[in-house]
Amino acid sequence: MKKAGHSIRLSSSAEDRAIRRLMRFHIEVPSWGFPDTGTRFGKFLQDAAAVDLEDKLSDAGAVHRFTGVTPTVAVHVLWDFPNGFDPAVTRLAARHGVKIGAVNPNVFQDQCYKFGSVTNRDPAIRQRAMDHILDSVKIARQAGSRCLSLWFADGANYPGQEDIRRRKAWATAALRKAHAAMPKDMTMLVEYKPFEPATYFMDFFDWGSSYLYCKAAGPRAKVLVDTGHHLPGCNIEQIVAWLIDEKMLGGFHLNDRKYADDDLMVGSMDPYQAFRIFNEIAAWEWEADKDLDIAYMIDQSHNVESKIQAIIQTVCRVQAIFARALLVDREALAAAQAREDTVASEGIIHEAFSRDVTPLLHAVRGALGAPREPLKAFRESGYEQRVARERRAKRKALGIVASSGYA
Ligand code: RM4
Ligand code: MN
Ligand code: MN
Repeated sequence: MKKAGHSIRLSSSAEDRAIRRLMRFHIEVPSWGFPDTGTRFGKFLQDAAAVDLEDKLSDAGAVHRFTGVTPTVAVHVLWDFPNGFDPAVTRLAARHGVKIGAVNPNVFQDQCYKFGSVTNRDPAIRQRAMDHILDSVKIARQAGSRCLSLWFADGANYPGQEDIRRRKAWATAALRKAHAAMPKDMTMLVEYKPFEPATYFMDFFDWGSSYLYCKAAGPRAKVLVDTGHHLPGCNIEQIVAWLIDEKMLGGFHLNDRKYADDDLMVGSMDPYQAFRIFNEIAAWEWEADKDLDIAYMIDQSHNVESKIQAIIQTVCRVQAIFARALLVDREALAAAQAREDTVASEGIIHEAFSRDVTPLLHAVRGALGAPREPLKAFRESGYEQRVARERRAKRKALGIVASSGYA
């Protein structure tokens, strides 16, 4: 009985459209989601955590094998290529069935960046940051990536500490230079964050600041919305709708949060927030009758939970959330809006959010040749147990032991 019901629902054209859309929907995974990460208070090692870049690519490959929708992996230059970029990485990635995605320069961890990178008052330090960003453009080129993803920790901790307007000018100049160095088919994504590590202000602090930097940098610079980088209560979907309308949305760093930039699994805290974002995307695609051309990337780090499982769970959940957003009855919604039927309008949105999209996702995965239940299949595959054994031995050989506290 239940089965028949499902197949009837699947044959409706809205569901068919959603299936086809989800078959074209790719999500990028972060290389930094697989190794051991922690908080500033300590780091707890997991046997199965990736030890080096090859492990990270192997894990990303596993996620792609089990989900069928994560063909690219974002890299962080200093964490993934600490000894410089080796073009052989592209082949290594291919061996694991993935490609290098967004390249993230790192101008926040070296000692010289204590008072800023591209906004440092010292021209030599600004230059050093610039050189690293230009090197990252080269790396992106060599790695076959078409995306340079920028996040800056720059900011100040106290009123009076720094000159806000001068720093804005320095940041703008840096982005202009980086944009000019990019090949014509490369996009620059500019991320923002209201606080952390700086506590008083960040130089790239909200979507408006990123928007203005992008406008000044050039036509291939777009805003990157990290869903965890907003102050509590912020209406993220409105930001998304505005950026889409302005053709300035470059993509997402997807994650969830409870209080700050917690990098939790998407939808673990507030799935309706994620749904409302995807609803804006689905609404635009419905009207435009084409896919929105942006980058969907996960930016999460998993401290106590199994890393690969957390990423697989996230990928599946993002698909489910997008599926529900694609199933919003747009015609009924337009009619309800036209008669100012607020209760009906809200009900239509909410009804889609509570849909069971399991059969639809099974159909998508079946068509993609992926297991219907990626997490279950992964857990049963033995991959995690095998790499735990191998990586335990690797850690031992390299002398890697649990780190101490932060002080
Ligand atoms: C930041 C931001 C960036 C990420 C760094 C590590 O909070 O989300 O995207 O690269 O963390
Ligand atoms: Mn991010
Ligand atoms: Mn973040």
